[in-house]
Amino acid sequence: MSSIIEDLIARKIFNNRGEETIEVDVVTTSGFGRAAAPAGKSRGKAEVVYYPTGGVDQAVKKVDELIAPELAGLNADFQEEIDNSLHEIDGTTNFKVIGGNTAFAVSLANAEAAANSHGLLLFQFLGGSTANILPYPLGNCISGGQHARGKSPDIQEFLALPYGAETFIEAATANAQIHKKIGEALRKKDKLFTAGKSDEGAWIANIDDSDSFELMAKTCEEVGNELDFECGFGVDVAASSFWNEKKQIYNYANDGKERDTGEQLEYLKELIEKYHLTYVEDAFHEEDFKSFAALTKQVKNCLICGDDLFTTNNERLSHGIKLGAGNSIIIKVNQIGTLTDALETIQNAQQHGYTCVMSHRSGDTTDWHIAHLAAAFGCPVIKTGIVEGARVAKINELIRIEQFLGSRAKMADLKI
Ligand code: 2PG
Ligand code: MG
Repeated sequence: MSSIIEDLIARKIFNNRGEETIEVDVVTTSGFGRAAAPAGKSRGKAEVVYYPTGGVDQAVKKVDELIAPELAGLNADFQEEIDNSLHEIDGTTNFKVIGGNTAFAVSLANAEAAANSHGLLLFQFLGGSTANILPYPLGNCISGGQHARGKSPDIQEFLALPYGAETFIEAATANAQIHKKIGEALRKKDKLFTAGKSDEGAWIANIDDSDSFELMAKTCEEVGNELDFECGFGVDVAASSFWNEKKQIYNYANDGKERDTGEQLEYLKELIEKYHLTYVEDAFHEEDFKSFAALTKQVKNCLICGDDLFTTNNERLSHGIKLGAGNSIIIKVNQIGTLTDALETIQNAQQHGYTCVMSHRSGDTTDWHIAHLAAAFGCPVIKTGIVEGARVAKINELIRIEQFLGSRAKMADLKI
C-alpha cells in the first residue's frame, strides 16, 4: 500500500445555492480522495480569501499549474507537509494567491486519499483507535438575519440541541421531529407561510425573535417529553450582521429595537435564563472580545460560542482565551484554509476547555467530511442543519459511523 501522490484533478462544481465552488481529487498509488469546498454568507472579516482573482476557474487553473506539480511525488500520509506546501506555494498569510477554498479542497482530499490508501475511513485514519465519540447534532430550525431577510427574525439561527440523547441516531431523530413540528406550527400560525426554507433547510416565516424563542421552547419540550430525553436549544445571533459601528448599536430591525452593548448583554442574559438556552453563538460583533468575556462570566450551563469572533484562527482564539471570551468555538476549516491549521486551533481550544463545534457553511455541498472530522477530533457538537441535501449528507454519514463503531460508540460528554 502506498500513499504517494500521483495526481491532483480539480474541477468547478456547484453548491446548494447554485454558486460555483471547487472540488479536488487526490490520486495516490493505492487510493483516492475527493473534497469540495463550502461557502459562507455571513462571513467573519478575519476569514481567509476564498478564491484568487478570477474566481473558481482561476483556482482550478492554479491546482493544475502550481499545486499538482508541487505535490506529485509527496506522501499523502504527511498532512502537515502537504499543508505547509500549500502555504509555501501561496506565499501570503490569507491564501490570496491560490484561494483558501482551493487550499481547503486539496487539504481535505489529501487526508481522504491517505485514509483510503490504508483502507481506513477518514475518522479512523485521523483519530486512531480511540476515536469512538460521536457529536451532538446542533440543528437549524428557523432562519433569520442574512440567511432569510424579509420579515423574519433578526437572529440568524434557532438551533435544536438534543443533549439528553444516548445515541446519535436518537439525537438526529429528535432534531428531525422538532423541525417537522415547527413547520406544522408555523403553517397554523402564519397565514402567509409558504413552507419556504433557507439554504440550510431551516424554515423562513413571518415570525419575530420573541415568537421564535417561544416556539422553539415549546416544541423542544414536547419532543423531549415524547422521546424521554432533554432537548435544549440555542441560537446563532450572528451579531456582526446587524451591528451598526457608527451608531454603536445592534439594530434589531424587525423587532424595531436598538440595543447598545450593555443592553445586548442584558438581553442575552435574560434569554439564556428564561429559555434555558444551552448554546449562544456570536452574541456580539466580531471584535468585541470583552463583551464575550463578560457574558461567559455571568452565565452558567450555556455554551458561549465564537464563530465570526475566532474564524477558526489560532491567534484570535489565543487572544480570546487570555480574556476569557467564550467557552466554545466554531470550527470551519475553510475559514482558515487547511486541516493542519484547523487542528492547531482545535487542540488549543481543547487544552483550554473550550467546546469545539464542527460546522457546515450555509452554502455547502454533499461533501460529508465534517462528520469524520468531528468524530476524529472529539468535537462534542456538530452544527450541520437538519434537512436539505447538503445537511443530510453529514447527518447520515454520522449515522453510518455510529453503526460502524457498534458497541464502542459513545456520545460526547457535553458540559452544559
Ligand atoms: C454561521 C454559518 C453556518 P455562514 O454563521 O454559523 O450556519 O453561516 O456559512 O453563512 O457563515
Ligand atoms: Mg455563525
